[in-house]
Amino acid sequence: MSITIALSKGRIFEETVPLLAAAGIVVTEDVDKSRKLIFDTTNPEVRVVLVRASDVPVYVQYGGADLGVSGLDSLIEHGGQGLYQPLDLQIAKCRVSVAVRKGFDYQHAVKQGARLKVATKYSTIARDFFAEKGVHVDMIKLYGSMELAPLTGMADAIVDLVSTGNTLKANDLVEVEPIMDISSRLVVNQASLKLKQRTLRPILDAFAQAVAAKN
Ligand code: PRT
Ligand code: MG
Repeated sequence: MSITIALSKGRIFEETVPLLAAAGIVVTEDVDKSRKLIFDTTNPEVRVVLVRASDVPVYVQYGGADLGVSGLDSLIEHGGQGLYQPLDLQIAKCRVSVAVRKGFDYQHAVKQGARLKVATKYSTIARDFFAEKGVHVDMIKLYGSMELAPLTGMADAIVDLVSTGNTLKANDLVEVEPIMDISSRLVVNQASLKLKQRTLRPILDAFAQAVAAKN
């Protein structure tokens, strides 16, 4: 019974490699040196597909992959339909925060009940956060380089992922309010979990043990 694992290139792939190894799964090719999207592993029953980070939940939901690793940010924006989420892998950690241009008095604007123009790729997270606070926002949907929005005057604030804070600093932006902590989760197709128990269970167990041993 063959299993397909959806991962995204970059930090998620790199931080998932040790977990896969704990389950006896090693990708047999250097993914950074290849243009291929499907990779064999040392387990003949397991292959890895590389997709955009925000597409991982989609592939797993529709059965393009049986399991995947997805940031909580992507998972919330996707909605989580059709996905079983058994495990917080505690990898690719960061936070979602509100940031503004240096000199913009965010707290004052919020207190005054001002209408905020917020640019973000994370519209669900941002919408829920500001609704909860009772702040009126005009949302501007972007797909990347959010830092530019306040610098060009297009938005008052952005909602973006922050890790070291270096990206904000380099663009004269300041983090004014954290929204939530982010880590990556294992996501499993609900039908696969039932139909492919025999192959999936040992992989899920090995992941759980490796995460417990590391944390
Ligand atoms: O680009 P694409 O649309 O395919 O997706 P993506 O940009 O979300 O993919 P990727 O591989 O960059 O990130 C995958 C996942 O890693 C995210 O969904 C998060 O769950 C997690 N993660 C952890 C991060 C970061 N840390 C992170 N720092 N994702 C992105 N960043 C970016 C952030 O957007 C900002 O541009 O790094 C910059 C901030 O980093 P610092 O260290 O300068 O603060
Ligand atoms: Mg990226």
